[in-house]
Amino acid sequence: METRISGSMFQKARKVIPGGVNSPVRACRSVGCDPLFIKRAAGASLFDVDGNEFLDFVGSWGPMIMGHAHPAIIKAICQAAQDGTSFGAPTPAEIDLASLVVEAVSSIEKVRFVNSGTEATMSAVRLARGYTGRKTVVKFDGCYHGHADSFLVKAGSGVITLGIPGSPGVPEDIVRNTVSIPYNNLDILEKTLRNASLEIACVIVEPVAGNMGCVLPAPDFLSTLRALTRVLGIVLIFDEVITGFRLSYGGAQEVYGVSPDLTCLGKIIGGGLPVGAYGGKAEIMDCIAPDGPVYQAGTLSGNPLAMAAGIAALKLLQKQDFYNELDRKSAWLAGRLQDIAERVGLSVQINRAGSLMTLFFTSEPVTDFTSAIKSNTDLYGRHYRQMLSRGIYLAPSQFEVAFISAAHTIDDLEKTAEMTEWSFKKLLEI
Ligand code: HOZ
Repeated sequence: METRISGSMFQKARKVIPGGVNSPVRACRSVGCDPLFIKRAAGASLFDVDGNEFLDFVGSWGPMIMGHAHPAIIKAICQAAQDGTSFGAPTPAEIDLASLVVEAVSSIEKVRFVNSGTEATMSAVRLARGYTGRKTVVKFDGCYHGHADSFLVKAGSGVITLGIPGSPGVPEDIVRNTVSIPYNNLDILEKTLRNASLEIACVIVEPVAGNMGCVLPAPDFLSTLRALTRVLGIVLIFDEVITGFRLSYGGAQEVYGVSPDLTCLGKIIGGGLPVGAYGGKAEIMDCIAPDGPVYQAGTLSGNPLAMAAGIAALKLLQKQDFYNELDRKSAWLAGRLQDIAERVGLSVQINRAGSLMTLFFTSEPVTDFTSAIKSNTDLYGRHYRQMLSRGIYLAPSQFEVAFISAAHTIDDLEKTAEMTEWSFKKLLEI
């Protein structure tokens, strides 16, 4: 595969951008290659600057559930742009997108738009602290809630990928106010939440973890979390930046039947433009300025182009049977990969929730951070490079998910399965 132009762009980028990238996982260090520079994308395909075409399973890390450059979304963005790109004042589209979100997600009575998932989680935690008057945030090892200070303790995504234990620059006081406990461990959960001396304001959780690879909640994990937080007056925050509008139109909370106090959204609700949101019970949301004292603001919040893209995306997702169809396709691919692994004799774990999936190179079930990091990341790196050489673009880290979109056809998935079989056999040759 020719990657000369990407290679020279990466050298140029490294001179003016730290690491040559604007988000660390994209540097592809853990899979042992340099990043490709992308020129354009359409449907399930990505095209790089050297003219290579790839079947894309990153989907911009989640937003592209309809595939790239969907005509209805592009049209909505172009139409909105004709009328101006930012006003710093309320627009009708903000009410439309907010109403769609409130109708879709049953626990959300009011919603505030921001510009990214990180802004959403950071603002939701401030709100929880302001509402409860308490200080401590409880999170789970290997979950990732963006890069705000309180969340980098034992975090997933790029923090695990690069093996960084936390981050310099996060003050000790902040670390002291964040408690990180194992995902799916009910005993530790109960002991921690019942420890009154911690003064816990909120628990934040990915209801299906997507940043240590895909890790599903154990039966009773989310319902126990809900019951305990309710009794103890702790605000329960679901980070649905990945799962929102992905696992179903009502998110993971609809699938698992557990209703949080606050929900963070991002990715899909922006239709590929930068949007985040946090919402929940009116009683809590009304503590935000200007109605209440908890401050949060943003020049580009509710941006008209982003709102138009989000509205168009959500309308497409209302199509009858959309999520069942996506789930069927994803289950088909997971089943094929499982069969192939068994047939060739390679020990892997395939974790899947709807159209989110991770193939872990380990023989033990992956249920939390400790089991996720037992995966053989060297093998993942080789698999990644082999798949890339055959036109399949996977996440450049063992600890991320594959995103399947409506644009992937069964032929695309069959091709992916064939290439996976070839790659697995090659891995076993050495
Ligand atoms: N935090 C993202 C993955 N979970 C990576 C974002 C990016 O590199 O674009």
